[in-house]
Amino acid sequence: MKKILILGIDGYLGWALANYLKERGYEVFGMDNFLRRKMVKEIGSHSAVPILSPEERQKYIPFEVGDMLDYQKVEDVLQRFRPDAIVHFAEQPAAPYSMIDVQHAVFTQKNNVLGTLNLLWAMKEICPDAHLIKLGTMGEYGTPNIDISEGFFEIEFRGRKDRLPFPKQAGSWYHQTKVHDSNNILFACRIWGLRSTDINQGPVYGSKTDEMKEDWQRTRFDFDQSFGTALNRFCSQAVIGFPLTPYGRGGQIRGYININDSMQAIRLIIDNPPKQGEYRVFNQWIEKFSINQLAEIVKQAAEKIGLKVTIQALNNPRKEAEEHYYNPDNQGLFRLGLKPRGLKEVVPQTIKDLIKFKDRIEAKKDFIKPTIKWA
Ligand code: USQ
Repeated sequence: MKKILILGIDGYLGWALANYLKERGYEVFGMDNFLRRKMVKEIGSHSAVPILSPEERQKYIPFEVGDMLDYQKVEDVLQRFRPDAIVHFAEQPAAPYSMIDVQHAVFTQKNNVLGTLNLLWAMKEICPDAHLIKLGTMGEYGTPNIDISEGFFEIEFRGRKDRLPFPKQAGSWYHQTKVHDSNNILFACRIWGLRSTDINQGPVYGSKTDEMKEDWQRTRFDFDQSFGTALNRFCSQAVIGFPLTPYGRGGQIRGYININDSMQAIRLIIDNPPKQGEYRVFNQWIEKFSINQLAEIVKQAAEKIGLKVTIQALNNPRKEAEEHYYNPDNQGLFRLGLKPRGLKEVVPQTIKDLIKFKDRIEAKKDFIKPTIKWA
């Protein structure tokens, strides 16, 4: 069975993937420096779902404590584990956190861009045949007024044609790091013949996967202004009677994917690697919704189970298009066989699950309101 190294194994997606792959017989090993736990604590919040300590988690799935900025450590882990595939989640994932001030912006860029650069060099030295599966973001493209392809597009300019990377117009210092990573990975594939799949994933939602039958398997679930993504925040807000918080006019459209489908997609990517030297991009999202539509869906689902929900649009703390065209491709994963489930099916399950953790959400409700501004 394939050996999979998960960098960032302690996070929302990392722990979910470790369990998903372990259940299916893959050999899983990981590394983490617990950055996510530290950052959420730094901004004052906590995970709605209680999770085990790192030491307790290590008893179930083995992983090392290590920082991507420590090149020797990265090389050492690759040397000892010799992975077939490396799933790289070990980055600072929050746009608002990267916009707090110069220190947070610089930290985010250093951590993400240099961590990935270390990994590329270590792969070249130790395991150039391994498949790098790198978590990028749909936010790399921004919201252009034309369709968005999967990574590359054919373009004709002044009578000549080429296949070029799709233009990137990211919307935060965090999203910019993913653009820089993509450029660096593409370059490493070109000069060293590494192989990589860059996943441009939309916001992920959902509190658990089908594999999480035991408490130890549960992954974290954030709802604060930095680390909570829009739909997970709305579900948490509905549970404690906090008015749902669409920003600005609420016409911001994104492509969403639930955590089960995100896991399924990554497994398909692992099982269908690109050829040596290939840099491949998938746009990993299932359904498009505007923020106002999401708020309505959560309101209706919550009201069906007896919760009282209001929606209160807030001044947008971000600089972003609040009404725009949005038509990105996502056929790649469907061609590999992805069978998704719908947002309207998962939202009621998520709200019901979160009711169990109502007190924990209530306890940190002061950290829901957005105070971090883009400008
Ligand atoms: N938004 C609201 N109300 C909220 C929170 C967010 O209206 O309470 C709006 C934002 O203004 C934005 C949209 O919802 O227009 C998405 O925001 P988000 O916080 O759900 O997601 P984002 O900051 O874009 O980042 C998240 C993940 C990131 C991932 C990205 C995918 O944190 O790691 O890369 O989703 S994407 O959005 O496609 O770039």
